[in-house]
Amino acid sequence: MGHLGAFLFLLGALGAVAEICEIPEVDSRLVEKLGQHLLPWMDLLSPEHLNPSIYVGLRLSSLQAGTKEDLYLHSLKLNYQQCLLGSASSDHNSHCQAKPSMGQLALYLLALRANCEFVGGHKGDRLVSQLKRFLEEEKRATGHRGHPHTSYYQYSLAILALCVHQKRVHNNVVDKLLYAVEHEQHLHQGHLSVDTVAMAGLAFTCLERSHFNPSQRLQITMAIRTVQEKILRAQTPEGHFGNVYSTPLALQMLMTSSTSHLELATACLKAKAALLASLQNEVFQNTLVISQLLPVLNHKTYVDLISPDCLAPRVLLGPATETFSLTPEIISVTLKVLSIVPPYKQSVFVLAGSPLEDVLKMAHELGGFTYETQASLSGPYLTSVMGNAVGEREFWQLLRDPDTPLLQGIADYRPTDGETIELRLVRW
Ligand code: B12
Repeated sequence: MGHLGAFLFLLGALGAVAEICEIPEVDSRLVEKLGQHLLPWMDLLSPEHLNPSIYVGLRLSSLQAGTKEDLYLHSLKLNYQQCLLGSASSDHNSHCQAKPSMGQLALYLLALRANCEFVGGHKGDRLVSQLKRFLEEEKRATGHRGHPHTSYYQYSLAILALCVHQKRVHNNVVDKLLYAVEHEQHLHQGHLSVDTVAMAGLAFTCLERSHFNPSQRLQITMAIRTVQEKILRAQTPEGHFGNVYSTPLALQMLMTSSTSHLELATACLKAKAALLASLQNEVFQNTLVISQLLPVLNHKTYVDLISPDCLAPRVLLGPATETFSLTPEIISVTLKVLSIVPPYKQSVFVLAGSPLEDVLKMAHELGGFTYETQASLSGPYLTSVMGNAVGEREFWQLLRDPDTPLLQGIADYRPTDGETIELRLVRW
């Protein structure tokens, strides 16, 4: 190659670098503020509050929580080992309310990897076997029922977690996910869940980078491309992929792409602008979503857990300075449930800035309204309204009148004066 050839090659290479999905530096004060949201949750060490996603998010971020982090990992280990490995009759798991799900076990394994540990030893092997067994059961369920008991999101998480621990899964387990991605309706009953597609994409990317399932290499590469296209097509005019809360995982997925193309780079820049605006408006309140966003702001993704950098310098988080207080103003919110006979409708008064959960509590105190929740990694999940518990593949959807599904759960969404909230039993 002559001098000119070499020069053009270099220019091309530089161009390529600029055409991948990059998230330029974000103001460190904004990032720190996000991290501070996680700190109070790290003091909650009871089984229903422990959240391996928080640990993963922090370790892949530019921030650290000092000794709190070590204590948190220790508590995760105690809890997950006892709840998953303790025999049913022993005292060990008497504090376990429910056995961790496939997805929770997968997140726990990601947490171990985020601390540069590989699962090993007798206990570790049993956890790996358990996760593989979960996947096998789910694979069978998709054969019979067309969908897993849990979700393709958790199915993907499980493949990803095994992959970063260098554990292989059978081709036919991967096949089910490949099929679901190519036939989108199987992923999330009809509509596209960007989070789910993104998680599937991260799992495939790990398999590709680790040279696992070599006989499926071509399909895996094609599925990665399909995922990318689906995410890009889901970009909103403001720049989010899907919605603001699926953008972190979508970006994680797009950031793993090493092939350069202009459409990708432009979409990422637009998403970055949207993300910045959301950060400034303090739109990110939920711990789980924050834990998925922090790696992005540090140019990291879950795929980096293949070989994490545990020595990278991270800034120690200081305590948050409390800035807001509830305005002592009373607002009226109407709660309605039409999925039951007779339908329910009631206006309640709460303090301005109160979460929807307070509206439910108030309606309950007034009488005539009952509900139940279950702790989850995203917060309290509404499982039953007026004695109607959700059946298989049903959920109580939260909507703002007339027909806008909320993008937040009952603990995070704060209704405004005069708003009507509907709780609707729907299939998913
Ligand atoms: C699958 C899924 C669902 C399924 C869950 C059923 C199932 N069996 O899997 C369905 C479709 C029912 C669902 C419902 C809702 N979801 Co959803 N869901 C997800 C998704 C894609 C994966 C969750 C998961 O499996 N996590 C992994 C496992 C290991 O964690 P887990 O805590 O054990 O999982 C349970 C909880 O996540 C719970 N769950 C699911 N969604 C939500 C939302 C909230 C707010 C809570 C508290 C719990 C919860 O169901 C999971 C299975 O049991 C996430 C995406 C993401 N980025 O996390 C969105 C996500 C968590 N959901 C979201 C929302 C907004 C909702 C709804 C509030 C929508 C609505 N308007 O009604 C409802 C929940 C209402 C209620 N009853 O409280 C948002 C939350 C954003 C935020 N700011 O917190 C996310 C991030 C999607 C998004 N990008 O908008 N969801």
